[in-house]
Amino acid sequence: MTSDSTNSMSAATPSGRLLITGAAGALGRVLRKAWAQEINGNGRWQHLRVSDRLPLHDLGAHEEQVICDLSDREAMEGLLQGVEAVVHMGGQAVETHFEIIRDANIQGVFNLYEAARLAGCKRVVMASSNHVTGCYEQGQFVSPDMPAKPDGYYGVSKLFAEGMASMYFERYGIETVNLRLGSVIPKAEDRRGLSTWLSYPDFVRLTLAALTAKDVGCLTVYGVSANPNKWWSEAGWDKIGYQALDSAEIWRDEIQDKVFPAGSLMAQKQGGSFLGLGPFPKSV
Ligand code: 15L
Repeated sequence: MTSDSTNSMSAATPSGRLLITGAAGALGRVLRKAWAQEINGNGRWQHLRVSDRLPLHDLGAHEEQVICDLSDREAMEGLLQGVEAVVHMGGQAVETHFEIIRDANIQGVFNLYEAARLAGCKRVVMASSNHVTGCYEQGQFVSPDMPAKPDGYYGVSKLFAEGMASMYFERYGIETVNLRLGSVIPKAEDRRGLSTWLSYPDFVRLTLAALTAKDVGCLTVYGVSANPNKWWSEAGWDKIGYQALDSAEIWRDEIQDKVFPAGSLMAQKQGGSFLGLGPFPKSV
């Protein structure tokens, strides 16, 4: 059984405007649903701004929508106006052609931080990824202070995001928690998932903790559930008060034999299927 409890957003202090980018995507929708009751009234934030490239068809009465392409610098400056904190779930979420990654995740993250600086935004929760270290061997225990080993352009773009987070904290005081997310899906699907799975409720708890913890500076943590076979350190969880409650182990019998071809990089490296993607021809 997975737990279904999420921390209350009233746990922390200032009121203001929270922005969720990538609000139409799977993870944006999970957060919006979990936090729907917590905006306005007695909740932590008075306003919830939600953005994506395309219009949202399930907009709640408490949500203000801004349609915005991450690669459009001017539009991003408008998007961040009046925003106190951002949960950045937007951008390209899987490995693909460099040009697509460049526009969404490199230019997009530059635009985000520059707009955040101009707007006086105080906190970013960044959807980074385990693919920053996806070229470590499966089974090796990895912590955030170990050297990056990205497994593709996507992983490199998340490493760029973490670098931007560090620079914008050191120079401009914008705090960021980089969440190196594992596999955030309803149910673990294969043997890799026994190590990498992050349940939706744990994801909501983790994101809320990253958003509301005090004095985080610039911090990088792995986002994973309490899987006994996890490959990633819990370092930093205590700083934000995150506790993982769910575990993929309940599906072990069903999924442990679902593996990538023996001897392939997908079977050897932590990034799994991403190691089977590319090289890519030149994109338009
Ligand atoms: C990620 O960073 C991706 O956004 C997601 O699609 C999954 O592939 C996940 O990592 C994973 O490693 O399972």
